[in-house]
Amino acid sequence: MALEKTLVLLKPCTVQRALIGEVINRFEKKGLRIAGLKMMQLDDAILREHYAHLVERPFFPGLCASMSATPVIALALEGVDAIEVVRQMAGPTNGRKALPGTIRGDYSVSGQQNIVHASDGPETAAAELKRFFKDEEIFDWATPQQVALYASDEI
Ligand code: IDP
Ligand code: MG
Repeated sequence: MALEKTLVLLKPCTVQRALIGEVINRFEKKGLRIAGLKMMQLDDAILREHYAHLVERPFFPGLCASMSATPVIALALEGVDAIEVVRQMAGPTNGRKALPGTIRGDYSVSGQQNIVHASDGPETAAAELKRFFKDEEIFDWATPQQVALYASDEI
């Protein structure tokens, strides 16, 4: 168990479908602390870096176009094991395969337009938080909910 921060992007499909509040609400209700939050327009340079593992794939140009169609909402979320917790909340990549109860399962029917990006491990989380947030845009405010969210030996 470790207190972690992870990066989430609410994709342009989420912005266009007016689901920003709904999706953020799910993370808040889960008990994740919002350590950073902003709207930003992504360009090809940041997308080639962010999706470096996909640049050779045939769908990459379409992915870039969809990810820059509108600004995204970037979130830095914190909690115990937050990286895994948020990946589980997001569900598998394809919204048609993602189970109901997951964010992708509840709001998406697409393998591309799948509502959220979520960091997939400690190294990517660290790199992605740096990619999307300056140090001073991450806030370590103390949440009074902590005592109700976790047992004392979990945090
Ligand atoms: P992930 O978002 O679940 O981590 P990745 O494999 O890292 O999945 O892919 C990043 C993003 O690229 C996906 O969220 C999705 O938007 C898009 N993508 C992945 N595979 C496909 C595909 O086969 N067709 C179209 N878009 C895809
Ligand atoms: Mg990924």
